[in-house]
Amino acid sequence: MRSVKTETHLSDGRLRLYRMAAVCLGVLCVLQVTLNISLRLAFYNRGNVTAENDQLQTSYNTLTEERDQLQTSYNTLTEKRDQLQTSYNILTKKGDQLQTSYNTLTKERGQLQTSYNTLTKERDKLQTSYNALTKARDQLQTSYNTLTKERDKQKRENNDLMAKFSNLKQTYPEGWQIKLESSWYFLSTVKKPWRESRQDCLQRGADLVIVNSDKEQEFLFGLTKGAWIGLTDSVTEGTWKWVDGTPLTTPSYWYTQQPDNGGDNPANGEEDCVELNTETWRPAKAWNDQSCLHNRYWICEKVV
Ligand SMILES: [Ca+2]
Ligand SMILES: [Ca+2]
Ligand SMILES: [Ca+2]
Repeated sequence: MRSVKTETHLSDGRLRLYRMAAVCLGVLCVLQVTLNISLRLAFYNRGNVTAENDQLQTSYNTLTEERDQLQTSYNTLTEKRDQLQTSYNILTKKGDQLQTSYNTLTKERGQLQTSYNTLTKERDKLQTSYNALTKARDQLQTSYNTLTKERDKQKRENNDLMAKFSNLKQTYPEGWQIKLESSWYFLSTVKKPWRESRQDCLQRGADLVIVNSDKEQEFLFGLTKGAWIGLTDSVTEGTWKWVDGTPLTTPSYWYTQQPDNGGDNPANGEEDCVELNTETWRPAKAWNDQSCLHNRYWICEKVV
């Protein structure tokens, strides 16, 4: 009996031990499972973190590289900016110099414009003067040509008269060798004062010549002798009368500024008698009032 009881008692203890072992084993299993799960989770998380870290590292590296590239670009751009700034400063300086030159040139251009305007005005004045002088010269040339023609004509007429005179010399009586239209003329070969000259003409049945026309004046002038003519203001100063008593009317042939009655020069004395002065070359201006006491050739005229 007792052995049975002891054997029973040992069986309960073993059972209890078995149970505890089973329980422990179960707990251990649970723990093992839990541990495995935890570890797996841990490893899993750790793997994820590592991958993220790798990605981050890669991104970091990429960003670092890009940053370096940007830094390089930034440095390059900064350098170029500085170069551009330098160029800009140089260009600005040159621009200022050009502006100064432009201002100077503008000022000089204004001065040149003023000078040009002044010279243009002076040129126009000179042109006007030149035109006036040219016109005056042309007028003088025309006058000269006209006078030359008159002189040549007069020379021809004188030559014709001298030719006639030469032909007539042998035709008419001694002393009265020249004839024009209805008058004969006597030319003295000596010089005497006016009154003695007239006396000679009176003794020849004639008188000092009276000039009645341009033709007669030109004829007498062509005789080429300065001589007394029959004109005087000895009766009334300034009132000219011919020797036949007729007053002097046109035509008259006074030389320039004559008669002047001596020109207020006492050395000349009164000038009351008229000489035909052939020193002038124009018959229209051949008379001069002269002192009657001077000796001159004379011309007598006899109207037939
Ligand atoms: Ca006459
Ligand atoms: Ca007089
Ligand atoms: Ca005079």
